[in-house]
Amino acid sequence: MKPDQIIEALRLMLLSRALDEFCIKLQRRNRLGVYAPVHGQEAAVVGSAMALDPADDWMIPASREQPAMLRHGLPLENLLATYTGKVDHGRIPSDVKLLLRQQAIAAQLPHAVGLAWALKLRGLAAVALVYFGDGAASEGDFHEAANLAGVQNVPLIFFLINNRWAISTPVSKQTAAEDLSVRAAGYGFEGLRVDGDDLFAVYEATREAVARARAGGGPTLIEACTYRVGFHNTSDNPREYRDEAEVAAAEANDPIERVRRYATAAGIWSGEEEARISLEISTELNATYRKVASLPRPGPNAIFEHVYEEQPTRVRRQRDTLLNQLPEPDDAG
Ligand SMILES: Cc1ncc(C[n+]2csc(CCOP(=O)(O)OP(=O)(O)O)c2C)c(N)n1
Ligand SMILES: [Mg+2]
Repeated sequence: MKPDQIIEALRLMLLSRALDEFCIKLQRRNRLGVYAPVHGQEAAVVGSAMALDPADDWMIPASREQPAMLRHGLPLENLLATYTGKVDHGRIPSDVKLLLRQQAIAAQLPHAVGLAWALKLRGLAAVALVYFGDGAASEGDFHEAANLAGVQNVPLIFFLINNRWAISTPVSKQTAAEDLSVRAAGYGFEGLRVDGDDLFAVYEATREAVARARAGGGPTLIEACTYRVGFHNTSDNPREYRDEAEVAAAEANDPIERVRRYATAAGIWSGEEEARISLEISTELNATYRKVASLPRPGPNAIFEHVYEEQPTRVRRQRDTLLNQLPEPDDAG
């Protein structure tokens, strides 16, 4: 990575950590529905995103890759609007090559293969990268997607974030295999494992996979080994099921601190620079949230929109019944 890229990555990682804290506070104040933090996984998420060219390449997220989505061009305002229920303002702009976050585990993987296959059929020199977790790797969707991606030799990077947990299921109960990246061999393409807390290693591994896919070399499975330091999401309490010592060990290997130390030793980062950037980030978060909070809430009709181009009678009836039963909306923000 060049110095300006290291600074960009470090800023994104700091923004990600601050965004986690900001959104968790909003959720605790009942201003945000549910939030899945990236804490601990920032190097895996940011390092991989930075290997893509947002002008050409497609990103297919799972559900906690917030800094990657921002790096790929999703405005912070749209991201915060989605999380705070202002769905009319949370859309992905049409020129941003990003799919929606996926809540149904692994369901994004077959879509990603189709998308990458379309890029190939159109003769574009573009690639797609899809995020998924160690839990998702057990789903049939993963195996079917990997098989088709191999057969069709599509330009797709399967970016597996092994954060050791799938809510309360540890990876040891998820699979008897030591290494998830070896699965790629069964589908006829390359797989590799990378230290997911090493920004530079993640970036280089993804860059190589992207270059190979762009040159017609087909898919790659990258397993980024990291740790989910935070809770699964704001409705989860990991103290119920995991040992705090494990969390402390991961915290001692903080991916942000690793880059901070490197950049400081390289003379391109300092405490003053970090204080300046952190202030810039909190100002940006506060100003953006103020703007989003002032936007109108969607009406109850919104849950019926964007699924069918023409609503079937059954759905129209459900909508009418619901709208007749609802009290007048308040405007509690
Ligand atoms: C098909 C499906 N099954 C179960 C769930 C409930 N669920 C939500 S997240 C999750 C665990 C996902 O773990 P992993 O793939 O490792 O991703 P991580 O949350 O660790 O990023 C599960 C089981 C779901 N959303 N969809
Ligand atoms: Mg996981």
